[in-house]
Amino acid sequence: MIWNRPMETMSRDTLAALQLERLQKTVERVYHNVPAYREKMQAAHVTPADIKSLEDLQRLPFTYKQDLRDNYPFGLFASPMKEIVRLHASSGTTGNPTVVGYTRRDINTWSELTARMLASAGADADSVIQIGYGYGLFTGGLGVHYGAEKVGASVVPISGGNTKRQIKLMEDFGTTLLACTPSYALYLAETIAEMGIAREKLKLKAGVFGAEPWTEEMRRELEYRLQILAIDIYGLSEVMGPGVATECPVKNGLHIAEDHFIPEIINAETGEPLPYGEAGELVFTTITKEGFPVIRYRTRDISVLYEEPCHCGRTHVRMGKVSGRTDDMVIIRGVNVFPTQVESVLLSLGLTEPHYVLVIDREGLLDTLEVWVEVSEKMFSDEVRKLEKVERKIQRELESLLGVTAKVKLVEPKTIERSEGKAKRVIDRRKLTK
Ligand code: DLL
Repeated sequence: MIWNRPMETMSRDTLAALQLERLQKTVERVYHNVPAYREKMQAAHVTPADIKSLEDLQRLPFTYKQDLRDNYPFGLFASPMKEIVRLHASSGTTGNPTVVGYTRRDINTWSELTARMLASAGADADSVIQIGYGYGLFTGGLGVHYGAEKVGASVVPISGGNTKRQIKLMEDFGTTLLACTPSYALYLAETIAEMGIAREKLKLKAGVFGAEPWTEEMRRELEYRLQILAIDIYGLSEVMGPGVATECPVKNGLHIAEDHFIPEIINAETGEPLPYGEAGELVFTTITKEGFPVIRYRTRDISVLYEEPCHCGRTHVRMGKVSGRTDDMVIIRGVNVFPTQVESVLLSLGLTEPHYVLVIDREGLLDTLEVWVEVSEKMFSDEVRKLEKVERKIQRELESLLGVTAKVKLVEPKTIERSEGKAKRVIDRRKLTK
């Protein structure tokens, strides 16, 4: 269902006019209210009056995660603290966490966007929505929560973890829509099977999965195991949280809420804008946010933009599934590898279980990649010769598709840590030995 038809199906011309008006207001706002933005714009010799068309956006300087750290905690806020009604923050494993703030109107906008996302997955007032994203400083739980209430669904704010209890409530409450990370959905599916719960006992129809990269092959796996429609949802705290972009049931890219955000794809090294259809780094400018607007925010996420109209009727441009973050990319002997590429190979071969991890190490001056992947109990107790054959087959496939030499290690069931939130797909041992 299309939640906000006038906005989501607006003609491209009307949308462009709306975007320009909103962009101009946002640039004015940051220039006057945020010294750090003003200084950057002055250094680039651009003022709000220079933004006369949407193309002029490219005259504005980029904003980086480092800018958030440098202005910790509230230096980039464009509203006085008395108007900020909510704070969220990222964990920040190194240095200061990144903090974002929302005004009441921002919270309303955000709820509207997560409502669009849930409606796109088929949610309505009859739905029972179980939210397995973490509640707290992470934007996943509360972000989806407000949208779920807005569509009028009955919300089960269970947060992440407590897997058996999740499944008991899913059965007892008749959950129809599950919201969590795809890796947690897989863990839930596995546990449902282990608990011997028949699929007919569950009313599950759809899942909205995101907050981490996942492949088409993983979608098929989840749709098959849970017998649901699996929808990809994308967002990041700096821009808003979940709801920045969402798939429609056509499942051919995620519609970006262009009445609130302007996307660009750039060459991550040169910063040059790339045309539609080319892969590069996603950059977002918010055009309605009050508390924490961002101008040309470098997401470090790799994707592609598509402008062709979609069968669903929505006119907003689509982004391809995120293949990974530039910071998740591992470089093995000069070849760039994303965990999603490995996932895609493993799952399409279908010889193993869908639980895997990449282990990076260094031998002398060379980086090495090992792919650990679980096999079933039955297979693990098979002859060594058979296991070696499977290892070699996967190894060959990885080598021919990705161009890297990886050592494949088949491991016992349950050896790889299950995820209740964002999965950790890479273990980098080089950092431990340095
Ligand atoms: O993960 C917001 C979110 C919550 C999105 C729930 C979807 C569902 P952050 O913790 O700030 O916010 O992390 C943002 O997660 O830059 C991407 O690298 C990654 N990410 C988010 N959604 C997707 C997705 C939330 N659908 C970072 N596919 C982003 C791939 C995703 N990566």
